Amino acid sequence: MAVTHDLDAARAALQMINPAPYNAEAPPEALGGEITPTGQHYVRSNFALPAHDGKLEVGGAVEHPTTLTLDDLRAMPAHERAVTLECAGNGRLEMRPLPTGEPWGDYAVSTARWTGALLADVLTQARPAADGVDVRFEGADHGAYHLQPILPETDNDDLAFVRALPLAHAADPAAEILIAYEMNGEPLTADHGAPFRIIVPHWYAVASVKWLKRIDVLTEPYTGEFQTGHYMYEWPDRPPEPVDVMRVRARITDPAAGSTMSSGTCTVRGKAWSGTGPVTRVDVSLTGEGEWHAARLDPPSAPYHWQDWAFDWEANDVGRHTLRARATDAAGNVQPEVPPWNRLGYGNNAIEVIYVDVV
Ligand SMILES: Nc1nc2c(c(=O)[nH]1)N[C@H]1C(S)=C(S)[C@@H](COP(=O)(O)O)O[C@H]1N2
Ligand SMILES: [Mo]
Repeated sequence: MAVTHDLDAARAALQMINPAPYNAEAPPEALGGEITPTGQHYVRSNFALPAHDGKLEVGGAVEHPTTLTLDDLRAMPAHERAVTLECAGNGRLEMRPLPTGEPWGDYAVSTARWTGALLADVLTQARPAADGVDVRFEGADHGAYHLQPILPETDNDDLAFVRALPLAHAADPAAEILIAYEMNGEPLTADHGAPFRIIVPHWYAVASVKWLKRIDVLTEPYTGEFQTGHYMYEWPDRPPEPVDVMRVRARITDPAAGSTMSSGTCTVRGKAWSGTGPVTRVDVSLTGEGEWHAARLDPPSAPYHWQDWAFDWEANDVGRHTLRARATDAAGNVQPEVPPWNRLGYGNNAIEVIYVDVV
């Protein structure tokens, strides 16, 4: 287990929003990069850092229950994927009325290179029962919960972090869900789930269980505080829905919000991503109402990797200017103008508005 002084070094570049459990945003400049350095990747944890005995139990409704170690996982075919992870609570601070929950600004999103075994390979070896429906993932972290639980059966004094995926998705090799043991070419750090974690591409990162301890195949749909209590969209006007794939979103990385610049041509740049991607277009607006202009959009460099876009703006008029960027994805999803309000404040993908002063 890492000592406190190592943790301080690992966390030095982040914007802390809660010391215990430790939650922190990426520094804004990290959004400009292709790959987020590990020390700049946001951290979201619901409990204190756990001890982990190095074992992964695979069981439940399977023919061949097993216990795997890091060496066992490393002996399996390795898969490396760059994956953009975004916290479902990212952007909560812009919702009105302000929901409860961690006060995330807009920097709980990062992209790292993850290496691990395919979850589908591990499940193939375990041979799930024919009537399996869900796969349950349990983290080693547990304890008193710092939020008000939603499910009446939740034991608030000793709760564990547990999530589930449909078996059909978990066992699909094409979904490329990893049991990752490396991040950016190094063993996982304490904050990011050492010794191994799940990485679920395209899903809000709540699905990517850290400090993975158990995998169980279930013959009934899973219910639990982090699945059917929290991490549900509680809409004001329609039935609740589970938080699953990331909603389409573009961000402006350049020029910096609120900055002052000299008049002339300015290349506006940013990132875009979607869980129902790839992103197929980004449009930029230079006024409150009115015209949208198509930006140049790079194709994704890898299937789960945020995309770069750019737009040349003739910033000849001195004064304050508003800039907005709006992404559309391959499924036809477009960002809304207004945050899609839900009681717990998840999935805010509203169009970003910034201003810059041209002098
Ligand atoms: N075991 C465990 N896994 C977890 C969590 C947690 O609290 N415990 N938080 C989840 C949430 S809400 C997010 S956004 C991501 C954050 O991953 P990161 O800290 O590596 O950025 O981890 C997910 N996996
Ligand atoms: Mo999250």
